[in-house]
Amino acid sequence: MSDNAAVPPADSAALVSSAYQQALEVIAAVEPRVADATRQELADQRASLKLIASENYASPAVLLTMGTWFSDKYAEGTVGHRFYAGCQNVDTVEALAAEHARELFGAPYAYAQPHSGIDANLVAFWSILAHRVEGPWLEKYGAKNVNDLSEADWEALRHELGNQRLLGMSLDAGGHLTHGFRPNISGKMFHQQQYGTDPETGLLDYDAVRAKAKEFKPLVLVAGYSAYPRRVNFAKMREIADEVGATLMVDMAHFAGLVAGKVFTGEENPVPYAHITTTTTHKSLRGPRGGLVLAQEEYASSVDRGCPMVLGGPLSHVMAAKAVALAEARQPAFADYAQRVADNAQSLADGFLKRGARLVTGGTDNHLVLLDVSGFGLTGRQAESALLDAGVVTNRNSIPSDPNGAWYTSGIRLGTPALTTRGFGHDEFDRVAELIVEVLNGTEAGTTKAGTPSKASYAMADGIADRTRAASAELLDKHPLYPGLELV
Ligand code: DSN
Repeated sequence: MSDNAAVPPADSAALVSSAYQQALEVIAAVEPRVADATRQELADQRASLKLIASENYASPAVLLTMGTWFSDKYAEGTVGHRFYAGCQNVDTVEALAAEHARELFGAPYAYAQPHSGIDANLVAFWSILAHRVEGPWLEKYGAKNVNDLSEADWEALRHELGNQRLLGMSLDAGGHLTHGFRPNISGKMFHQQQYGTDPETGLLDYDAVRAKAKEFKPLVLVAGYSAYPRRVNFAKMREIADEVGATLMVDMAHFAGLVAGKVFTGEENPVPYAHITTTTTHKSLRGPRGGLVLAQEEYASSVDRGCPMVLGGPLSHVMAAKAVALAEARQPAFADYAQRVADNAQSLADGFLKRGARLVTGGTDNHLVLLDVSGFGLTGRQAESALLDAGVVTNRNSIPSDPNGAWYTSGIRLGTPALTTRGFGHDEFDRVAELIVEVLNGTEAGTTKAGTPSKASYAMADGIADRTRAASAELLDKHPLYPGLELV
């Protein structure tokens, strides 16, 4: 295997090219516009600086695994215990995905069925409710399962399930929608409260989390983030959970690759500390789009009921691709990749700081930086759009106590997993920071028709978008995406 899974070894590049060429011809015979859009997507991804912290480039092996007849098979249930006949090959790939996940993360139990990160979190929430609320309730009534309950007891249990508390990190501090954000189902199915970060430093304050947990007494304490540029001490989070009798659930969707690659070890590795750990497989882990749940033994049987509890039929073709991606992540080269992701985030952060830009928390020690663009006189929306015009793909993001809210925002979130897969290193990320600062310095906020300051429109200095695209092309040409993959 190459030291870069997105780069097919020279002897397989011709095979990969021919596989895609023929697949696109088959697709074009039915709906040529889909084939054209697929070709164009590759061209666009090749030609832009992809800095979205949650994106990556999966290997051709992972991508090809998703395009098969496994897609056609229903397989509700679990390995060896399905509600459909003929699942022997699905059993093979699901068992492989789970085995690779257990080995890679050192987890007692792994569940490969969730279709996405939100599904993985729903499985975790309902497993916790099943284990902590439903189980003891059934025992009290001597019932084997909920079908044995009388109507009155069933109603009482439903009330009990709907009356539990969850404490998670707030969205503007870097938490995720599914960590108790009111508009998300997690904020509706639980009584929720959120913890933030220190207003001065932007860092997690464990004493403040502890105080909030002691007062609120959640059933579920959620740790993990999607826009917090720092590491978390999961031993401390577990200590807090234990003090208040909470189940610790860690959502490591963003940094699973850094855990897999042993960049986050000891107290920074959530897997030994969390009762349940969830992740997506497509971010820093560089697999197919999908979710995964890891659990300690005591939660295994409730997680195993993810389908039919909250999931429908598993996406068998994606579970197969998870098995391939997790096999890749178990190679020594992946640890090298993960370390470069973290080192490159440092280079990117340093590149911004030395050019006078402000970063939330003053830097990073994971795979992302959160750039406060208010110093450039812009909203996140304006900065995101101007950068896109210049071929730099980012996403706007709230910063703590953001005066511009979650739509316009004051921040830009930038991550290094994708460009690191292409082979970018220290110098390239320093140059990326330079280009971004030039674009933002060369962009001005616009005005509305009424003459008031606009949060959306902007004007860029002449020529800056073209100059940035040309400078990016020099970097991108040095590190081609899927080199050798040629389509005619
Ligand atoms: N949408 C993902 C992200 O960008 O972080 C999380 O769901």
